[in-house]
Amino acid sequence: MLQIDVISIFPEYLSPLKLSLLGKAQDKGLVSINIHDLRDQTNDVHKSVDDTPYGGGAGMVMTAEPWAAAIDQITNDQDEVDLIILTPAGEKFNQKMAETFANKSHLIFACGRYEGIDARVGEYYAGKSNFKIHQVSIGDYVLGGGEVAAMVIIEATTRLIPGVLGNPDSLKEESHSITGANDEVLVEYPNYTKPASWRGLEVPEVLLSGNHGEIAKWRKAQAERRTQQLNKE
Ligand code: 6GU
Repeated sequence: MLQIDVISIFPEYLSPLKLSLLGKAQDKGLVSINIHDLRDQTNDVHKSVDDTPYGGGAGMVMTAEPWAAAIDQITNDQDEVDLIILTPAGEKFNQKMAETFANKSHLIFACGRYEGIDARVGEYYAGKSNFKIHQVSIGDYVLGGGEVAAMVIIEATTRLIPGVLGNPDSLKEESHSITGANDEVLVEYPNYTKPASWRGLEVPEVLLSGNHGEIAKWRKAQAERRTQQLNKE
């Protein structure tokens, strides 16, 4: 079973992880998700988790010790851990990364806020042989914190775990899992359902033909066309 721990100063922000597909996956014992409040690791009355940046500049930086205390509490030396630090300065998340994470045994998500987490947290755990550190971003824009990014990554990752989706065939021909003639990653072809005629718009004839070879050819061509269109924009 995949163990997921998420550390945040806004644990309630992550409550959607209990819902829908992910809630069911946890009930089925396929994944275990635990949310941790970073402020539980502070000792002062103000439960402070940030301080001014060395070198000056605007904003606050999250101090290292509460993060390390939280991570140490969740792990032991035998545990193989992938520590995912959410930051707009990280490597861009994609489907391939989701596939990598889905094959791991223990993921810890560190949701930074403010100007981010003291860089020595990543450095410290990178020095431990049982840890692998990933600095990850979900796109070229800035969020208020890593919580939503963690939920994006957790949703994309956990649906790839066998048994999580009701119909595993759903994974076969979806966007980013289809490859073109030169092995490039394609987005999905357009989908249609009943009725065949709707507000004057018709479903493409080939999809009604029952000719599976022609349908597969048409879908591949549509996926290629859509992908080209996106890459132009
Ligand atoms: Cl992971 N964090 C924040 N704060 N902003 C982001 C992001 C992460 N990915 C894209 N923007």
